[in-house]
Amino acid sequence: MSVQSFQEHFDSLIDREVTIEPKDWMPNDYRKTLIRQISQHAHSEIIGMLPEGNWITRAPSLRRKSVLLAKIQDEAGHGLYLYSAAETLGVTRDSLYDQLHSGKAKYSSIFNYPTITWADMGAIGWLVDGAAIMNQVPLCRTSYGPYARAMVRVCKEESFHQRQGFEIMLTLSKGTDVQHKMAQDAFNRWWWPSLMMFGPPDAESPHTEQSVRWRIKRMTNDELRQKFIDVTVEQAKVLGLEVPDKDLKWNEERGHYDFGPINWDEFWNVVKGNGPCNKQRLETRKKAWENGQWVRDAAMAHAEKRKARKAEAAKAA
Ligand code: FAQ
Repeated sequence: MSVQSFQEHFDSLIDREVTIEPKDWMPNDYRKTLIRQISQHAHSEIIGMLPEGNWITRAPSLRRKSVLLAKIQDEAGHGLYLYSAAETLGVTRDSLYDQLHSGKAKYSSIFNYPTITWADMGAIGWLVDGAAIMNQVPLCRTSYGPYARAMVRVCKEESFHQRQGFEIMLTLSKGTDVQHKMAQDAFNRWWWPSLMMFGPPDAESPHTEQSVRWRIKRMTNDELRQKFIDVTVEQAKVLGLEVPDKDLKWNEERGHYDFGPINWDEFWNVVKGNGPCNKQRLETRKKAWENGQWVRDAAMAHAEKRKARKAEAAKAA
């Protein structure tokens, strides 16, 4: 087959909504875009463990502690599915880790904000996992098979995460005055950064148009952000919390909420590494990686020993 007919075959698979699999021919830029997005997503999952990890030892009850621990472990698992999906595109996991640890790779801006009260655990589950689900449900139909299949499982777990966050917020909001204030304060601090998670406006998003054409992205940044706002504003009413946006207003004509301006300078500043916790997150991650070296060495030595023993037994038989 000529390159042109490979390209035609690829285009027809995309048009017919047939998933592209690792051994299929794909254009170089399609492969590059997937490696970029999937690896950034994987990095986000594991860096995303850190803000919540900050509260494991201080959770207010044994139940809250075990739920939080399980949730954070789930995020590690999501990272692993995603790194595996990226590896099917021909990159090594070590090279992806190198990019993260050297500060070259991006991960979601949201994880560079501090978690200063217990209510932040509720706000992260409710808003951050809520935004993640909104973005990831359409990705269950993304055109690359291994990514789509990873997303199915991730979304099931994320919906449990979202509910546990909502439940924390509900308990605090309906609790004492101080608890209610804590919930509102966390909402005030996490609302705008959560809206930024969806990425820059479509008009300033260099990748959206092509990614939508390739059906990697099934919806644009602005479409997903609007959907998230419409759903979450209603949830805030149930919680008895006030959305921290004085411009928020239902627009009958559009059938959506209008909302105030997002501070895109703040977003780009965080993406460039100057958010409140960028340095701390990367340092913590690198330290965990270095401290885990002996575990990786021991696992490799054990695997070598087993292999040698098996080879010896085969020789003796
Ligand atoms: N933060 O042209 P676009 C989670 C970058 S998982 C940092 O719009 P694209 C689970 C973008 O990479 C959260 N950088 O790009 C959890 C690009 O830079 P590049 C992560 C951002 O790819 C919960 C440039 O700006 N989810 O939360 C951000 O078409 C709780 C131009 O942007 C995913 O990764 C940002 N927010 O659209 C874990 C989902 N937004 O590469 C623990 C999969 C944009 O040219 C606790 N990813 N940038 O240097 C996607 O859907 C897309 O990649 C977007 C960005 C929508 C994030």
